[in-house]
Amino acid sequence: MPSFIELTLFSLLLGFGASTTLPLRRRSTNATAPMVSTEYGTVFDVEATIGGQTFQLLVDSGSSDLYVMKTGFSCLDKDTGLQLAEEECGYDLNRTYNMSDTYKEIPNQIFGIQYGAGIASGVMAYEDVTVAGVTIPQARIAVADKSTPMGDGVNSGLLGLGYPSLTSAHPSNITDNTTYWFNRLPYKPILFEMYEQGLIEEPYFAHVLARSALNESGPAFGGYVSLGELPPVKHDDSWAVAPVEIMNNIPLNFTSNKRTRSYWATTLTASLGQNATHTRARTNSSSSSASAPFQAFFDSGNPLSYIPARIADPLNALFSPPGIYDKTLEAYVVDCNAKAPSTFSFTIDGHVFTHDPADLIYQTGEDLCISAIGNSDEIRLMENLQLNIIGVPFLKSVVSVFDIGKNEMRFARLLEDVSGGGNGTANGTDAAGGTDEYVPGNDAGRVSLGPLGLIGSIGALVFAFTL
Ligand SMILES: *[C@@H]1O[C@H](CO)[C@@H](O)[C@H](O)[C@H]1NC(C)=O
Ligand SMILES: *[C@@H]1O[C@H](CO)[C@@H](O)[C@H](O)[C@H]1NC(C)=O
Ligand SMILES: *[C@@H]1O[C@H](CO)[C@@H](O)[C@H](O)[C@H]1NC(C)=O
Ligand SMILES: *[C@@H]1O[C@H](CO)[C@@H](O)[C@H](O)[C@H]1NC(C)=O
Ligand SMILES: *[C@@H]1O[C@H](CO)[C@@H](O)[C@H](O)[C@H]1NC(C)=O
Ligand SMILES: *[C@@H]1O[C@H](CO)[C@@H](O)[C@H](O)[C@H]1NC(C)=O
Ligand SMILES: *[C@@H]1O[C@H](CO)[C@@H](O)[C@H](O)[C@H]1NC(C)=O
Ligand SMILES: *[C@@H]1O[C@H](CO)[C@@H](O)[C@H](O)[C@H]1NC(C)=O
Ligand SMILES: *[C@@H]1O[C@H](CO)[C@@H](O)[C@H](O)[C@H]1NC(C)=O
Ligand SMILES: *[C@@H]1O[C@H](CO)[C@@H](O)[C@H](O)[C@H]1NC(C)=O
Ligand SMILES: CC(=O)N[C@H]1CO[C@H](CO)[C@@H](O)[C@@H]1O
Repeated sequence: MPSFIELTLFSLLLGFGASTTLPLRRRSTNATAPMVSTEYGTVFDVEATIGGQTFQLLVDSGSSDLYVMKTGFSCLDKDTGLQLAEEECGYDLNRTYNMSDTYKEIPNQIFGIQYGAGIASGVMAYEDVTVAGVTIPQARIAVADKSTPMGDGVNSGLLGLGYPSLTSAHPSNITDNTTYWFNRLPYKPILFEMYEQGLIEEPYFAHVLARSALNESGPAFGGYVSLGELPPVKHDDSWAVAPVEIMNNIPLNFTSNKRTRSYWATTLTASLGQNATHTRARTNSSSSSASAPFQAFFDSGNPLSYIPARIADPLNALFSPPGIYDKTLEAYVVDCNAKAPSTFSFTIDGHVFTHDPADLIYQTGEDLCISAIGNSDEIRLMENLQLNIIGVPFLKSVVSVFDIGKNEMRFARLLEDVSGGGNGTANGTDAAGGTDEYVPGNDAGRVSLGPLGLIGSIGALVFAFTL
């Protein structure tokens, strides 16, 4: 089995698809890196070098900080705040950050981030960072010395690829860890800095997320993330172009009292397919209601998509046998052998993207499967904020481009499976990762991830289950 490093080199050699225009300061290598998928194909990590040390970081388009866990960090319970064993946090304890010669702490600031799945906090610092072969000297990063369980057994931090308004530096007199969504000192995230410094060719990142078998817990080959170029995978030449919208439903103080772009949001429509109205839908599923547009944001860090009940309910009723909503899990439970509908699509810029049924069932752990499409009406963030999120189940069927120059997203259908088994990379689904010791289903940090981590409660329950 090739090591992860070999895999990276192979894929660098493989890479093609960048545009032919050359910027002033062209890099010498490709800016594409393979990802590792974990947690049954729902979490995607990429290798990064920070201060000369290598880590796996969760690739999260739904947040904007790069954080890495520091050696000796405290793992704290999300609900009680009580100290847990470090292992409980699920991070790779062999790969936690040690201060290097290039580390420089930023004074008078702290790092504090709140995801739905938990909290991480620590300091802000300058460090040399390399992602996908692109090195940015003295980048602004977060070094966390506290976290609630958010690791996947492979990563030891996260790479946020959202807008500056979501960054999580704060004045150092902020001590209340329930206010990390506010009181921000916004800064330019890694990708923005890379573009501004001429380190990447075009002002965007792109990804393809690899599909793995329902029962493949991982680590497995997870696809590619590319900086300023397209990932090496065949795709349709016809791109759907979606403007990045400001989310007016987010409280103004969430984005430092400015109406500005934050998440990768746009407005789209969903369709259940032609026969949708003949189903056992439990709510109003008249096609006119179901097809009304809604605003949602794209989030590689969310294992599920969360869409309005008027679509989620009838859609989950189309599973055979039908999915049943479980209020405790905040998810539709489905039979692991259920037949998922094949006609569920999103329409973006007039392009219809149909979900692969294989992406609609998520095996959360032994003997419990849930629908990958959740119900955003049932979930509230902060006081009364409803958010629609397009997560991993959609992103597996497209090449996605997130453009900070044009403030738009572009999506194209895949014309081939994204597998590491092609030429140059590695065979099949178990080639990446490099952590043979990883025991599937045995990581205490079995939690949902992403900015909101809306299925955090599932993680807890599944863990209890497997005990
Ligand atoms: C890759 O697949 C080929 C053919 O299926 C097999 O012979 C070979 O052993 C595999 N290599 C690895 C590293 O799994
Ligand atoms: C949050 O703050 C409380 C009170 O200071 C503390 O007990 C708890 O451990 C903190 N939790 C985290 C995750 O930092
Ligand atoms: C950490 O590294 C040591 C030494 O290389 C190894 O024995 C151990 O299994 C590793 N642990 C994990 C969790 O990877
Ligand atoms: C940081 O140092 C600890 C020992 O203090 C070691 O276990 C760990 O592997 C080091 N981290 C990295 C990324 O090398
Ligand atoms: C932190 O300091 C700033 C500037 O002095 C002040 O405006 C703010 O109220 C302080 N916040 C807290 C929570 O003490
Ligand atoms: C996964 O499922 C396939 C059939 O769908 C089966 O052949 C394989 O043994 C299963 N693997 C595990 C680890 O359960
Ligand atoms: C943010 O604004 C909301 C109202 O939009 C308010 O309820 C909340 O208390 C504010 N939070 C902070 C920390 O200022
Ligand atoms: C839709 O209904 C038609 C006629 O009832 C049937 O032939 C077709 O298979 C159905 N399509 C789907 C996707 O269920
Ligand atoms: C169902 O949706 C239609 C179209 O939006 C609406 O006219 C009708 O009142 C709704 N019915 C119920 C019971 O909500
Ligand atoms: C890889 O490329 C070589 C030479 O271009 C070709 O012969 C081989 O069939 C390819 N293998 C795969 C798995 O695409
Ligand atoms: C698109 C691109 O830059 N491809 C290059 C990736 O790296 C290899 C090896 O350096 C080059 O041969 C490719 O041209």
